[in-house]
Amino acid sequence: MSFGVVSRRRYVIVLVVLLSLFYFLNVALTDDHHILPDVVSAESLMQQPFPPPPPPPPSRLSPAPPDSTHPCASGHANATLLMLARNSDLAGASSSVSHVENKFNKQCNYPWVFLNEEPFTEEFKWAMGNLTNGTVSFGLVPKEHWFQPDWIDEDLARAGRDKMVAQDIIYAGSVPYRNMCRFNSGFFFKHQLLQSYRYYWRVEPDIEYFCDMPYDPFQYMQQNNKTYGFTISFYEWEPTIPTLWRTVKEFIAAYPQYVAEDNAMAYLSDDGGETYNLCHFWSNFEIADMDFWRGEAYQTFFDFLERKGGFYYERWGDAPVHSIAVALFLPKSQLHFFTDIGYRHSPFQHCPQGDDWANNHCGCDKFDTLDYRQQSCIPRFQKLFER
Ligand SMILES: Nc1nc2c(ncn2[C@@H]2O[C@H](COP(=O)(O)OP(=O)(O)O)[C@@H](O)[C@H]2O)c(=O)[nH]1
Ligand SMILES: [Mg+2]
Repeated sequence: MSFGVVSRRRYVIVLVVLLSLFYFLNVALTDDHHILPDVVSAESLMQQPFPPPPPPPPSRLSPAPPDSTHPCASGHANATLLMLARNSDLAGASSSVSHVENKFNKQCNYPWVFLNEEPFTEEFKWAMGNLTNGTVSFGLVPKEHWFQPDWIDEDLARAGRDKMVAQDIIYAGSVPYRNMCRFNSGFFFKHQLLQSYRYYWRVEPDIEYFCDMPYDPFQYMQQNNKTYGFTISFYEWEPTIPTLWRTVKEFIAAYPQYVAEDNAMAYLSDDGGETYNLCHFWSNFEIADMDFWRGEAYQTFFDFLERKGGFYYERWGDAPVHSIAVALFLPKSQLHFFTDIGYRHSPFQHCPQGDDWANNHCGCDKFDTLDYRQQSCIPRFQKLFER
């Protein structure tokens, strides 16, 4: 065998091997069922977005889906925000309105009603209107709803004030403060500007709201058959109401028909109604149904209290008066603790806990909340619902 023949045969063998290799690789890379391309195609599938669904055909029969993040997506309740204020409260009122607007109302545009026993200045009206897209109304409180009535014995009233001053009680010597408490107890819901509304949210100057409000509390009240909503509950100063509970007991004896069967007496009294434990809902925050205040039970109750003169001879506050009424004349199920509303009226605050605090972006210190401190009546309220 010559060198030339061997060399040519090798050349042919190498060529055959190379051609076979090329053929094999070609088949392997194009076959649908081999292993390598499976991995490649899975990766590429992961990276590629699924094709978007085709857009629905435009139709007037298919309305836009409700925006579940919008608290008023499903409509509005018959309700208003309400503030009683003086012209001198301008700065604090502005701050409070912007808190409520930012946390809730800029999405819902509920109206605002401002009340005062003096005409509001143009400056006050302009400032409030500038903070909201809701309508704003400014009302003058009728004189007979505000000032100390003539039948009050002023000598007796002054003696009562002086006694409280000596006890160093807050607002002890103030007649305007007493006017305000009586107005908030028995008259605000009679104001002409409130006649068309059922629910109100009471807002005071210089308060703070800490959390986003992802739902409409007015609609919550209506849909869940709630009449009175609160955030803070604690003890009243006893010297401001020395004869109030005695008066309440007289009322109950005279009008037992108004006391609800499943009431919250256990929140007010630790001995079945004999004595008042001073617990009340702090009324500078209230979301409530004015139909209750306008109803027969409360009207009869308020008239009874009014005749005793305790708003002036003592310093009966609208907080204990409202609280006693809702606790006794309503089933306890109609009272609502808004645990998810972060609220401050100095010096106390309620700061939501857990998911409410996180999900609603609450800007308050979770550990600074009155709920379970010694001054709080929240445990008594919650005990009403324990089995
Ligand atoms: N128009 C008017 N509003 C008042 C008067 N006194 C208090 N208020 C309002 O009544 C509410 C309670 O008064 P405030 O001074 O905050 O009392 P506190 O919260 O018990 O310390 C606030 O909305 C005040 O703006 C008053 O003499 N005239
Ligand atoms: Mg206040």
